Amino acid sequence: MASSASRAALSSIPLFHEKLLKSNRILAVCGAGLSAASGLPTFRGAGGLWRNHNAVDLATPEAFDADPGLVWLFYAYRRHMALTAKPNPAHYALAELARKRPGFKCLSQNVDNLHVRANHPSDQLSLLHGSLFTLKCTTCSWKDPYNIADPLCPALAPAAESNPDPTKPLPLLDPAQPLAEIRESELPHCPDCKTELQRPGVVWFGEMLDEDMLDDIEEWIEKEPVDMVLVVGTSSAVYPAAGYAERARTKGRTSVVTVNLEITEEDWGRMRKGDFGFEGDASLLVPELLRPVIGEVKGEEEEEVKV
Ligand code: BJW
Ligand code: ZN
Repeated sequence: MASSASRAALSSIPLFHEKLLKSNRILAVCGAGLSAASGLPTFRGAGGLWRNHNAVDLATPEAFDADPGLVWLFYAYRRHMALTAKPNPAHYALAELARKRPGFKCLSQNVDNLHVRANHPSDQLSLLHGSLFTLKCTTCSWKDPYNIADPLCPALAPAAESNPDPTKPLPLLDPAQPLAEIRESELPHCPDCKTELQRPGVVWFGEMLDEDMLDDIEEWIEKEPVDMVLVVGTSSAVYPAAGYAERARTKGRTSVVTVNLEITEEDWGRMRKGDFGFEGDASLLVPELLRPVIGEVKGEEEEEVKV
């Protein structure tokens, strides 16, 4: 565990600002906690259940093979929620940091499109786990890079309904209410090969991330030493994302900065001299931490939903 003196240094905003102002090469690794203040649930811990299913268990090719209707309802609901949500001040702050610091690159595990809607420059953003709004064929190479139809098809309409009685849970989310069974024939099929199902363009467990994107990240890390890594709203439980902070570390130079609602004793214990940890809501902390570089966050710039 870090001693109380070093704990004070680890959480010092003035010391962090001093380091930030000297940092040009900055990497961010973001996760679901970044979008929590936008109303989107995280995967692990409270909020990680969808009906009576663990959200992580639905994010697998095996779950899709076993029950594509159920998995499509889960993703259709998440598409609907993400379309209804708005980027929060942390998304806008990171987008502004990208404009102010050309040496900043943001790696995000989030598939909700909120970075893009906050106008994050696309050449400084890598969407590690794809997007809810990309559709692809389960088998052939057909892909629709951006589709925001909501509902995507009539069978998925229950996922796009507003709650008829806000005093009760949405019927779709209430495990006590049975789901109408969805036949494969009612789900969207590939317009090219015709026979196979469409699936969300996200990366499930056991699937490879886009290789060009991984090469690009590797090249970025290798190019020059990294001054700072911001690890925002992620449990750092999933690889390769969880490995990038240590991968980018040059001992004695790189500050790894954890921003999370909950920082465990183990997390504090792993921090080294020059690292930082800030416990709280990312939507409040990220704009405050980046203020010396980005100024006040202007959050109302979103004009249209786009990739
Ligand atoms: C707040 C907050 C607030 C809350 N403010 N904070 C090396 C070792 C061991 C295993 C592997 C390895 N390399 C690869 C693997 C296998 C596997 C893996 O990592 N397994 C682990 C379980 C160990 N990885 C893969 O399979 C990846 N593929 C791959 O590597 O291919 C090659 C290969 C395969 C097999 C073996 C070896 C190599 C693919 C990973 C794909 C992950 N997919 C998902 C679903 C995406 C689609 C979807 O969205 O549905 O990605 S799973 C899910 O977890 C999702 C997330 O992006 C990801 C990470 O979750 P995240 O974002 O961190 O969310 P949470 O909920 O976990 O945490 C939220 C955090 O926020 C918490 O800490 C809160 O405290 C905090 N928080 N509110 C700030 N307001
Ligand atoms: Zn196809």
